[in-house]
Amino acid sequence: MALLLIRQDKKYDSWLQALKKDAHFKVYTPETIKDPAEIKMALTWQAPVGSYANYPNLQVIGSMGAGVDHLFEDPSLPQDVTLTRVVDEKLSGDMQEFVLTLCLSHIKNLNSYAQLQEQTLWKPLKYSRISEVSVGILGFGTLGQAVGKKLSSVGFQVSGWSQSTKDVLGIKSFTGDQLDAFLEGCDILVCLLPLTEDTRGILNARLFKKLPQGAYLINVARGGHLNETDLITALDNGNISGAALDVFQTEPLPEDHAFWGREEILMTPHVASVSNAASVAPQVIENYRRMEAGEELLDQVSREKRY
Ligand code: OXD
Repeated sequence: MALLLIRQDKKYDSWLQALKKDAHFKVYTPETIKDPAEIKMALTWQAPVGSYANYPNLQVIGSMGAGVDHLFEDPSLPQDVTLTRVVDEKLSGDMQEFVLTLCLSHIKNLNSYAQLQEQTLWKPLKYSRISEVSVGILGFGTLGQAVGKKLSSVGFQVSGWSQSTKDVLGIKSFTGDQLDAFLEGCDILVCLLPLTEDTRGILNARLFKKLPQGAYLINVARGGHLNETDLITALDNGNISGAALDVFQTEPLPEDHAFWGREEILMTPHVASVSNAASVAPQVIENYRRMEAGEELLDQVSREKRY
């Protein structure tokens, strides 16, 4: 019995290396598999639609990353398999560092200075101190809480919003219908929500208006959360002063996209926190063992909640 790796980008090397080192099962890719009946588990990232159709003994599909929206984009995702995702210290640590860097860069105007340097302009700008700045984490799950704790530990005033209350020392937790109250207190809003039908397009004109005038937006979740046209309007009318975007509706971002021309937007190519095969492999191997032993799997995904 075996595990199948499936990635649209076919970047298999690090995963093959990491899994083959310690796994007691065989590991294939769609290019190397000979007998589809051998496959019991698939580990995937943005698999082409219909990828799971030909594996009669498939029991588990695991996302290679924290996000699982890519799984549900496939209408032929088998109904009777268990779904898992990655919860990993390196993934959380990388996200903590990335968001912290963006918050500091924003309050000390580093993006603006990079633009001014291009224009050979010497122009001191007003900066803020960490202790004066409140950061709201929209999506206060595993990654959101890790980021919140890091920001709080360096002195930012942090709050979090999620469906259920989270008890994190020093961080105010808002839930469900308290979204407006949460937004009112955010100088910086960090989106770390899962992408579901309820959260698609949530970063829109209505939400921006609830933020303090001139708030800063950081989206490190999914491009589908952001109404890109509404962001341009909010930047034009000063509702939002700037944004750091790591994710986009279409990736890579098309060359003619309006965002390229906006100085107030700092863009990175979906690199905030990238799954590390060597770090993730032990939990995949453990889940394979649990599957074979009929035990409960780690980091299961709810089909109902879609995260
Ligand atoms: C993830 C990602 O979900 O890299 O892990 O976006």
